[in-house]
Amino acid sequence: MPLQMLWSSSQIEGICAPLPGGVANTAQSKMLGKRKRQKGISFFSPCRLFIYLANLYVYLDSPPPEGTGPDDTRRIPHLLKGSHYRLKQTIMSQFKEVSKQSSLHPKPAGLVLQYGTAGFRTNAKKLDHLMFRMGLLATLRSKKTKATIGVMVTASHNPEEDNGLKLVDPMGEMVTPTWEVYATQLANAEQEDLLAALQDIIEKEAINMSQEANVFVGKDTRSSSASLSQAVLDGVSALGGHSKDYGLVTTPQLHYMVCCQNTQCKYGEATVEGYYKKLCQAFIQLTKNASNCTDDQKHLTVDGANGIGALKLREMESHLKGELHISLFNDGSKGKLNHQCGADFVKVQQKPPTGIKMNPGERCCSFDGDADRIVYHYADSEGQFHLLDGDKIATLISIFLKELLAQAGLDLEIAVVQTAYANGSSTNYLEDTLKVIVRCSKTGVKHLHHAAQEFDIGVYFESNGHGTVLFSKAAEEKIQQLAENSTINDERKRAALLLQNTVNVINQTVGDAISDMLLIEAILAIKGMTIQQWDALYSDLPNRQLKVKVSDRRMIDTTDAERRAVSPAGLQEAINTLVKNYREARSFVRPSGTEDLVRVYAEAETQESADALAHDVSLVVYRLAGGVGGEPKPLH
Ligand code: 16G
Ligand code: MG
Repeated sequence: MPLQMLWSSSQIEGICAPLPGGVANTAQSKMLGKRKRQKGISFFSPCRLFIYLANLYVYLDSPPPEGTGPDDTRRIPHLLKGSHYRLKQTIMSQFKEVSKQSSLHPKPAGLVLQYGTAGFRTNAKKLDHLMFRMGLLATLRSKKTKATIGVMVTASHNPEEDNGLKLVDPMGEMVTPTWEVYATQLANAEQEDLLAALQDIIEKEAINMSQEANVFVGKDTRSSSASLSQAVLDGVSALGGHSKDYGLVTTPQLHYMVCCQNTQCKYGEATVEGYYKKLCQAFIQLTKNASNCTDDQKHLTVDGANGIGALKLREMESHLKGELHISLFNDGSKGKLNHQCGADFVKVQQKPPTGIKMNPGERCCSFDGDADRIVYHYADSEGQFHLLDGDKIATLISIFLKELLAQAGLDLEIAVVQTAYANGSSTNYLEDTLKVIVRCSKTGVKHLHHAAQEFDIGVYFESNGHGTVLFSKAAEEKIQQLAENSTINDERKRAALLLQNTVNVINQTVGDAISDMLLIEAILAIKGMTIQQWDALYSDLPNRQLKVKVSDRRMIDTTDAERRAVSPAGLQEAINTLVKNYREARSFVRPSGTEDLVRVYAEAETQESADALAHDVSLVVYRLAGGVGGEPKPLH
């Protein structure tokens, strides 16, 4: 410790805090004795101070007291070498609490978990220790960023028995990658190494442990979520952090609260009520421009996946003031969460959810289990099912925004960010017909979000229905100024106001089923467009997704936003050769970020070709990347 740092009186005060037993206690009691006799700091001659520090360092550098087991808090000071003494005292008392509390949330020995594409996810029974530890980590992250951090307890579209956790950074975005690594390290530290793992993060990030910490916690409707979110709260309080428990909220609502809090409510009021008010007011303003909208057109059937989205939609309904009539199915009153319903089921199975009554041609949408994904669908008069996925949603929103920008006379660059899974027809439509910039990013919301931030207006959607629109600060300001300008003509004014309300209806922190739904409903109403007309913008190329089990999926490495494999050797060349056998074909493989397997995607002119190509590519993966189990079988 640099000596000059020790000369301020406050730091010398700090040195006098009580020490645990042993060598340093002697030094301390001597000092305290002197202090009683004569107040002030004059007694701390450099010489005495030096002796004190020498004793202190001897104590801290000595091995942990004999006979102390891994959980013995007398070991704690030995983890804290290098920190300032007063800080050590603060950390020590916090660490004692952590040590005590963590024994109530023990880690099953040998269990290994990974912070994946969207946080942790596994069977809920394995997660108690993880939740406690993520409460600790969120507290550290809050101290580091000097801002409120969010923790959402959910396993999204996974089955009811699973649970999981997502960490939310100050602006409502996904936690930064370095901290994903810390999350994994802390999750996997064996019980006796927990304090050392914490200390490691504190040192690496130079965290000021006396900084205040605030953590917002939310949970979905799973039966395991109540006790697991309590474990998160325990973790926060063990490290002396403050927490606010939002209870049952959708994932995007929690992201929203965090952003509101850290922008001093500039983004909105950090309450569920505030969220409904902001979104619904913007929706009502938007739909004022759809005066010819009939009651039939105002009707929407929603599949709530038996999850939190259904609950929250019910809560929000009165704020819509009759401008949208929702028939809610799979509201959790009888069905099982995500079971044969919800956005993931509909997208993967390409069929309607069960538990829902749909008339031909009627507009319907499905949320996923934590309401951060949405897809639309309908059955035509022949009973044929039609899916309008994230690509179609991005297209509709881009058309709307592009038209408004032109009407408003605003020169703002608009781009659409997709992933390799985006249907080739959507990319062609966006680039060739709509003439907007299209970017391809790696799978996972954090990657798309990041890419979309580079534009004035970034529309990002994964095909699976996860996405939103980001407006740069400059773009928002330009829109705002124009909306307030009293000298412009009516057309420009109308367009500027529509853009302004679009900014307000969209949850820019993360993809949000409720907010996306309101924007889509408003666009369809304003444009007087039916779901069939929207669907007819372009026809999806037939496609197929398959999974291949391999011994180690890390053998597959990709580049070019996951569109090309660079290892194992020969894999990409083999894929290229196979693709040439089919018309309008494309295929890629990537290791899953959420399951222990490799995903194969193929699209082609016909469904038979897409199926055959996907199978051919699966075989190549199986052979070149160490497939396990039997060889993949053809689909037909
Ligand atoms: C996660 C991602 C989702 C992505 C999916 C890919 C978030 C919030 N969710 O669910 O965006 O599409 O993982 O899964 O980022 P995969 O890597 O198993 O294909
Ligand atoms: Mg989800």
